[in-house]
Amino acid sequence: MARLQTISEGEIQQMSSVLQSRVVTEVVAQVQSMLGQRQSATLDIAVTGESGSGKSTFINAFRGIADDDDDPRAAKTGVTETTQEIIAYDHPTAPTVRLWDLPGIGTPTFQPQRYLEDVGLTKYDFFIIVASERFRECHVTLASCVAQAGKKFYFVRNKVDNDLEASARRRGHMGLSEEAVLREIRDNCKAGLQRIGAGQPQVFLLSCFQPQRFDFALLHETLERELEGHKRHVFLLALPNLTAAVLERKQQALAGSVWQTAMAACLSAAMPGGAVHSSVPMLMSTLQSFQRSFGLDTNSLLRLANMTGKSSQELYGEVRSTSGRDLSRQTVEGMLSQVALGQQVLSALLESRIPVLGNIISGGVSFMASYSLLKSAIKDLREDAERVMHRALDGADNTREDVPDPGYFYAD
Ligand SMILES: Nc1nc2c(ncn2[C@@H]2O[C@H](COP(=O)(O)OP(=O)(O)OP(=O)(O)O)[C@@H](O)[C@H]2O)c(=O)[nH]1
Ligand SMILES: [Mg+2]
Repeated sequence: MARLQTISEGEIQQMSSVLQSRVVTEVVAQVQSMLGQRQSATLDIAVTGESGSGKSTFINAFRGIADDDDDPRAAKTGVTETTQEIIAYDHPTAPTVRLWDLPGIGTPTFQPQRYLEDVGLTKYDFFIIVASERFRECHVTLASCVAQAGKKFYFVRNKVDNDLEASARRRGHMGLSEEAVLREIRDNCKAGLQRIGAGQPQVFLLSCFQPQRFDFALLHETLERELEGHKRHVFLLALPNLTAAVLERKQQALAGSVWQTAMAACLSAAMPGGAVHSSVPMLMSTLQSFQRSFGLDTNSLLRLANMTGKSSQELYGEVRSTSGRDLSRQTVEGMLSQVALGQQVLSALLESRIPVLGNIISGGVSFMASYSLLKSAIKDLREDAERVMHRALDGADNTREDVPDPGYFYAD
């Protein structure tokens, strides 16, 4: 008959370290996979329309890149036909978001079905059809084929700055107001698209030369609202910072995955062989990705300066937070120990609710310290981004009296 045996202290310690490293490894894998799914979601946006309508200019404006021959990442634009093959442009700060510059439509032999097959219809999440000047039959036939294939399309009527200028020249002080000119263009496009019978057509009036005016922000807002899950997340983070409302939503989106990053960071310190400060590189790379999402990294600031004609020094002057200005290993360690001091009570509270958290990270950087560091960095970076946005758009042509205020500029 088997007799009850005692288990030695050494055995208990051995078992506990095996179990602990198992749990830690599994939790780390699970949390990292949750984070990875979010970050690696792809979004493929097809940009099509007549040659010369401004497809490539739209792509540059969306990516916050000036139409600059010197910038190798800019889509080539010009008065002669420039885009004859399909080119994918990565977003500069969100490389899983790609804008596809498709060849022009509307040649006399244009066959929408064939065109969509050739460009690989199924690989895109949605279509943006860019038109300028007249609404034409090729827009209807293309939009109709896209809708029939079960894909969404958004109709962009570009170059409205030209229409307003031409109309002003025609009318002098008489005739249609700018508001009426814009309404007429919108109604004309909507009436054309209504013939497809695919519900209420969505028409956006833009000038790619003035993304802060007209319907650019509304287009972004609509696309974001109609996307789902992780695609919505990557799209939001790729948006140019044109309104305070966008910054607010970016802040919320980033804050939503802070607990996962904080947990992954402090668990990596608790992994076998992990040192207390091995969470620092992960926190740093997360803070760098926050900077990019808010357009505060050096390259984004340079691009914004280039787009707006401001100096990058002037824009950088508006970045005041430690996470925005001075991100180094030492500062992250400093910030961590600062928040750690104030977080001991909260940590104890949290660990009493989730005991395993206390067990597996004892000795590592506190979860609450990492969590608080990231949360307050997001808030600080959003404030920096808001100041940069105001400075960048300061003096931009958005206040002309006779242009209807789109209402979402500086929304709150
Ligand atoms: N006024 C005005 N001009 C614009 C606007 N957007 C683009 N353009 C100009 O229109 C011309 C054609 O723009 P692109 O972006 O090259 O047009 P595209 O549709 O890519 O043309 P292809 O590549 O030839 O199919 C360029 O000279 C642009 O500078 C706009 O919003 N307003
Ligand atoms: Mg082009």
